[in-house]
Amino acid sequence: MKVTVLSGGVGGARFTRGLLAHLAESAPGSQITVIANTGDDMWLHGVRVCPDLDTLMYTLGGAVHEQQGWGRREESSRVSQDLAAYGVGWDWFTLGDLDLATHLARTQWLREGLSLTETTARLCERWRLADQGVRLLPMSDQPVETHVRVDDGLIHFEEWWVRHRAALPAREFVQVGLAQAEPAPGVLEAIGEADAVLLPPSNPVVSVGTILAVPGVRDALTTTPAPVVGISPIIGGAAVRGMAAECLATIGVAASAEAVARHYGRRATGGVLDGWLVDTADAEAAEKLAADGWRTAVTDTLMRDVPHTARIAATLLNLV
Ligand code: FO1
Repeated sequence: MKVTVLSGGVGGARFTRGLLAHLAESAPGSQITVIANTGDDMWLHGVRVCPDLDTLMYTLGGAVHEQQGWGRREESSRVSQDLAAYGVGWDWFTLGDLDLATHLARTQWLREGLSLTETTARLCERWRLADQGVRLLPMSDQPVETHVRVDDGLIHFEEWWVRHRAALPAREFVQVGLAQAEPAPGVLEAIGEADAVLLPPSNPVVSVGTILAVPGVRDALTTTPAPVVGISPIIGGAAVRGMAAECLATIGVAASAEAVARHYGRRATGGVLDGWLVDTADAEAAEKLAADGWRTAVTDTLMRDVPHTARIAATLLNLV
């Protein structure tokens, strides 16, 4: 089975890990292409940091710091602390010592002229993602950075997200570089040739939304013969982690399972989705959507561990 996932960081990575566990049982030999948001990327201390690509790579490669959901386990931050002593960089954004190796390797290869797609493939060789049938693609090889318009100007998404914990009202999200961005090689084919395209419970605005905004991607989703199905990132009116609710408020979408579905839209009426999986807490949302012709399903969507997430992935694929 060929499955394509459009993913942000922690939530999308945890979902994809469960999907892999499910497919290893139900459809061995499946090929999974994960298209990652690169809007969180930044230059820091002269190295290129790609939070969502790295979170996916570490999670699927078995190296992620499980409680944090990002960064490496058994990590240290000696370099980061010493950089702070020099007063350089963002002291509120910790680059772990092992994580730095990833950024240094990536930066070296980018400087040698490799694309982000090629450097990502090289990094993933070490974590043997191909052994699991996984190909990790950036949404674009051109830089796209999400910046947030707050009252005193534009700041990088990570500053809003990590330094301010989204406490500053976000007036607007601006994807810098988006107009010049093209889908990375393989992205459109991965959407057009899949047996199923999945939207995991990543942030629908700054993660999945950014991927959909790359010129050509939304059209690929509305025209692919593959069914496109998603999981609500909102359970009972609140995001499970992260700040999806704050991000939705910025674009005027209510923080509800129903509102997010309608935001993505049904393919029959010009949107991108054929089906929508909601949590048991939002069963009435499924009923309202079904009344409008949506294909819906209801299950316990809280990804508490890999086996449970595998069951969630199975339920989502049954919507296909
Ligand atoms: N998140 C934090 O809350 N604090 C950090 O200091 C931090 C550092 C960091 C370094 C590298 C990296 O790849 C991710 C990092 N993150 C950190 C997570 C990151 O903010 C989020 O995972 C994504 O940007 C949102 O999906």
